[in-house]
Amino acid sequence: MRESTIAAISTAQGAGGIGIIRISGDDAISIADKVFVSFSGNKLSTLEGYRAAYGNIVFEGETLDECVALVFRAPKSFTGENVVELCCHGGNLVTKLVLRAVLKSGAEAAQAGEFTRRAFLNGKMDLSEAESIMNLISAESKSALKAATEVRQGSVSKKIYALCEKLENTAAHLSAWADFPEEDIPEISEENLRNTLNESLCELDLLIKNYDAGKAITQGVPTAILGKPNVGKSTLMNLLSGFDKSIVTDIPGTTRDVVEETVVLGDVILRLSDTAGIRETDNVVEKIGVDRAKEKISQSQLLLVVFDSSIPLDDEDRLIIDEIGTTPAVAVINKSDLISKIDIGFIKSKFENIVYISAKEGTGKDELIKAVSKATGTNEFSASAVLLAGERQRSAAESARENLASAIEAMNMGFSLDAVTIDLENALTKLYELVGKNVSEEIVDKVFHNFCVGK
Ligand SMILES: Nc1nc2c(ncn2[C@@H]2O[C@H](COP(=O)(O)OP(=O)(O)OP(=O)(O)O)[C@@H](O)[C@H]2O)c(=O)[nH]1
Ligand SMILES: [Mg+2]
Repeated sequence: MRESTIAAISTAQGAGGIGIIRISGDDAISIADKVFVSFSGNKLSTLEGYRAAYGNIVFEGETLDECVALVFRAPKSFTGENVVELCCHGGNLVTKLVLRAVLKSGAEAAQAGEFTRRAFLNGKMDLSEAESIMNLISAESKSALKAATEVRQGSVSKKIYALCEKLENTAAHLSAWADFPEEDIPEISEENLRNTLNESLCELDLLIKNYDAGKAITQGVPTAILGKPNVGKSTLMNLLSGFDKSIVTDIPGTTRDVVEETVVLGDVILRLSDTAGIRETDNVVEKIGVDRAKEKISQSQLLLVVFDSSIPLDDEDRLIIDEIGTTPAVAVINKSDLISKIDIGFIKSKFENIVYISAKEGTGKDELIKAVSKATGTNEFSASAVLLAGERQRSAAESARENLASAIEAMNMGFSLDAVTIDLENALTKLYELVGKNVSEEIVDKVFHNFCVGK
């Protein structure tokens, strides 16, 4: 199918030294020739690829700007199509006028991400690389930039393809052995199979953890401070935010609304919510607060569960522990300036990360920093490791991980190797989806939808 020729302003909006109008498609060069008049008198259509010409943009008899036109010929261009880049003076009006001239001369306005989408469709890059271009454009920190550049150079794809090859060999072996029992194909040893599955699962685990940790560092972790009334949640909130954000009193049930604040704790950005103490109550207002607190548990990726060490644990504490589920959590044993009466053995049986603090006196903050960086995985974050580019890739990796876990479980339960093979094949499908092989149109649309026009 013949694709239309598209155009857009490819540089950032606003005044700048130069502004670039990019045109891509079969007719890119002939359309550019309609608006560009070179000083040498040569038409752009006479130029080979990778050549530039200097001239004016003239439209409807009016000279709009001086311009350097760059010509790229298919397939040697960003999109794989014929491309002309008109480099004019920057500035809102100039670039818009030139774009309008180009559109009136036969090009269509590009959709968001359409240049990169064409590059993908023409085999110039795989989907994960396309996503990394988006990350590259939006990178705000140096480590984010480095990670995006590495994905762009294919490090995620390389890693995933290597994993696929390993799993594919195993799957092929398994089905050959199942389908042609008479062929004397050596049975794959259970230990080998188990090792391959475990290794692959670990690799995916690392990828996912590193992605989450990177996100905690750059974008922040939604975190709820939980606990029964009066344990010191709001005092902790104020300690971490550095000012009296939440109201503190010795009356249980002080906090009703969710109080929010963003704080930096060690390497991690926490998007903190101080919540109402969770307990059974007949008070209408407090009850709404308790419901909101419970809702926050489900929306958070980290929980700081506060206990009062100066009183014994009771059913209210245990009720809250039951609400936590699988969300990473830190048990914060507060009021450690007072004599301890808490059953720490029980807490130890429920939490991996436990810290002792006195929110009132401000002690124990360093331990809390350590526990939070452990619970969020940022203590092991490596900016130089392979980093997934975005939530779509993360969720594909997560599904593949689940399929592998289920394959391992099938083995452990003594299921037939058929069951293992099915899980293995599902994992492979997800991994290929991650790098953009055999993905549905819908996924491709979703990826490119997030781009801005001109990319
Ligand atoms: N001794 C001591 N008292 C504390 C400490 N932290 C908080 N308190 C006191 O405990 C009481 C309750 O503190 P808050 O921070 O309001 O407790 P909360 O968990 O937010 O309570 P609710 O909002 O009612 O659920 C106040 O009188 C605080 O001064 C601490 O580390 N040591
Ligand atoms: Mg409070």
